[in-house]
Amino acid sequence: NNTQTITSVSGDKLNTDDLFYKDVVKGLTATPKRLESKYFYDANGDKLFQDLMNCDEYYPTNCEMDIFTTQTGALAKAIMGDGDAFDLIELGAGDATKSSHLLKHLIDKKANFTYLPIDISENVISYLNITLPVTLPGISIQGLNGEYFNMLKKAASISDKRKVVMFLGSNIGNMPVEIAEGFCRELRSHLSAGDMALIGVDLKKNPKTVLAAYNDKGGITKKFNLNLLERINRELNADFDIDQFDHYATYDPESGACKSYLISLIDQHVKLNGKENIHFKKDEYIYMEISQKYTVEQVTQMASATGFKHLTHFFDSKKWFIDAIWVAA
Ligand code: AVI
Repeated sequence: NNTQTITSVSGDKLNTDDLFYKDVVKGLTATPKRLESKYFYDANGDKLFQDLMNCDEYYPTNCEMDIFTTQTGALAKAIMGDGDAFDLIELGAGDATKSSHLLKHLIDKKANFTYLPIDISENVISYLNITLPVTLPGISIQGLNGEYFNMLKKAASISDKRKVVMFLGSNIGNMPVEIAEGFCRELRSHLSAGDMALIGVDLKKNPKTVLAAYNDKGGITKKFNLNLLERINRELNADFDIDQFDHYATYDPESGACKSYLISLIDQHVKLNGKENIHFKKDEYIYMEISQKYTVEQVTQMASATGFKHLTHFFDSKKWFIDAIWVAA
């Protein structure tokens, strides 16, 4: 057992058995180097993502907000079915800004439902458990803190009502296509026939529009990516010189893959945990994130390939984004 406990820069004990540490070492010692974008979201990363959602070029949030604010009634009708009681589960609920519009409409319509936000962040869940009953009086809410599929299992053990699972924001795009398919298949395995999924997907569009969203002029996406190196410095006792890395984004209109990289500007060594010594050649890259874009047809194919039947699509006014409703077949 090689587990070590040393003190990180922040003063917290660093356990080398920690999954974050292991994933970072694995990614930075691989060829080519990579980091997992799920680690972007520490407190600073959450704030930078908020800034990103407010910047001019980053369109996906506004598009999905357009759907949730202008087609709330139709969305609610589609998921309410015959009016039977149901559980409305949201994977990665965050601050539930978009879903709140739908929740409010469902409450106004006296729909018989419980909202079960699932999030890996304990802060998010306690925030929602406390604030939503105030902002949305009458809501029945049970927040679940943990990994998506573990919490879906828990949700099923708590209630056997019909389930509607929301996965918004094109979070599915942060997985390569094959992994996204595996994710949908696993989601299906936690559902019963007739249950539903409401999935937000960013669509292929003018490549310049996509690229600009991941390469904003104000440099927020760059900061968002560099923040992961800062997080590694803080939490894993590393010495990345942030100024010696630049951000690079690409979009391939054929495959729909938008990818982000950090590029080492010089030949340099980075120490991690006082022990791993990672060498970067000048111009070497770290692969940071994929934000996959789909065609409408690909989304429908994804439904049928993973055990769902496509029910309906909601488009924003520009047709840049869809919220797809699938029924478990
Ligand atoms: C959270 N996710 C859907 C965002 C996206 O568009 O891929 C994360 C993001 N990365 C850079 N900008 C935004």
